[in-house]
Amino acid sequence: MQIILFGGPGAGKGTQAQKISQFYKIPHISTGDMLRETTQEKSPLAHKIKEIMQQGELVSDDLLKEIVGVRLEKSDCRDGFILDGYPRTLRQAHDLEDILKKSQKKIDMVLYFKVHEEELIRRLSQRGRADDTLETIKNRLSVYVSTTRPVLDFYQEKGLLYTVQGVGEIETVFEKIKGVITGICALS
Ligand code: B4P
Repeated sequence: MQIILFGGPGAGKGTQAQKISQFYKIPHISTGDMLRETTQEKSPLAHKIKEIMQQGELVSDDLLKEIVGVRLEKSDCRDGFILDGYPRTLRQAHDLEDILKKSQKKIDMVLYFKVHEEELIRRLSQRGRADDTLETIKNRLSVYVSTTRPVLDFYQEKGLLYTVQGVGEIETVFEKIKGVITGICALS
């Protein structure tokens, strides 16, 4: 089962990905986590990535293609994976198609967590990560609207998009996700 989790910053992708990963025993692949890990290194590239993330901008498509391509080749992805935070641009959506074609895999579903902007701001302001300052949150939201949200149409046209109401208790959202996954698996 190959799943993409999609939604605005703070929509709960990382939170739900962990739960899906535990329940369905497939790896959680978070590009945000992988990039944050890279920023711990002492190199000009690591410094550049850190700067981009702290501004709430997106890291380059080429670098993401490289990172995701290498990760999806690992043996733990053989029976499926959860992509959390990728793709975030139309170019990344096309890059992912290339990556998957090489390994003869396909995406089964894109789960879109619908959460309104006030709630996203509320959650991120409470989380307190380095890129959760009000100024950065506002920029991340504007990048999401201008650059990431168009990716929804790409998957809608492919018939892969499923919307999950992302507001409510974490467990309640997870129950809804399980319902969607069960429904899709029953169809295939
Ligand atoms: P990410 O690490 O992907 O983070 P995110 O979008 O902010 O958060 P997510 O949706 O996972 O929310 P979470 O579950 O944590 O991205 C960070 C940065 O990395 C990007 O801005 C970008 O610079 C870079 N990046 C990543 N991928 C990239 C790509 N593909 N291309 C280029 N750049 C990339 O939840 C947030 C908070 O809400 C938590 O505190 C959680 O406890 C809470 N919460 C979750 N569900 C809740 C619920 N139902 N009710 C109440 N609170 C809830």
